[in-house]
Amino acid sequence: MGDSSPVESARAKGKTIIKPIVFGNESKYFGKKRETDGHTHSWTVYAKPFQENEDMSVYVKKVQFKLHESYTDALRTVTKPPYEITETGWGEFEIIIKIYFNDISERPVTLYHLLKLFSNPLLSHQPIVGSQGQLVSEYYDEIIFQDPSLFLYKQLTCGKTINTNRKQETDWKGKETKTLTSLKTAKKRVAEEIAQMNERLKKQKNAIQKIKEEMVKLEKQKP
Ligand code: SLL
Repeated sequence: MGDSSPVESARAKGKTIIKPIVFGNESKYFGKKRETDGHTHSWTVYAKPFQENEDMSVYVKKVQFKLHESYTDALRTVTKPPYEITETGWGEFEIIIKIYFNDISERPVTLYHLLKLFSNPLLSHQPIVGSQGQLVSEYYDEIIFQDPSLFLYKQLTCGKTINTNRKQETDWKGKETKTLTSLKTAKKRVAEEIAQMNERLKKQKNAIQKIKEEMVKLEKQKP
């Protein structure tokens, strides 16, 4: 920022702060189509800290949710936690979530979330059934701050907490274990494939060597 004072623009050099977050949506089927407007579900889209009781408002200025144009005032702004929007509707669409920080020199972070109302066995990312029977489709992500300003650094590390009654629906630990296992399996398979290729390469090289030797022999036998 050209016009900020040297004190404000001083940076916490060499510091990297990672803030794990969870974003996504929950939805609940009414049980039938609502006569008045054809809506079938209520839903909530959110961005929240992975550490449920972390007070993100210390460093987050606002979170904007850009809904489908069919909603009045499609651009919704939330300036304090919980950063979420609850609505009703009938269709799925992409929601753009933009997180703005108190330090204006920090660029906002943009997340894209496909609002899920229906489960579909063909999906690669399966929504789960939450503790209240609701559909939950959420993702883990990390906001990374590199060399933040001293101002932001203080906010990021202050450790302020808030009371929250929301609990984590996704079994992240289980997900991590599963992912690690499949990574290990994939790594093993790749190592095996490389070993097989090396073996084939060695055989081919030997064959080439033999042909070369044969050729030399034939050359020598020429009158
Ligand atoms: C679809 N491409 O066809 C999507 C559009 C629009 C969702 C989904 C209700 C809006 C309203 C609503 O659910 N819009 O009546 O306020 O599936």
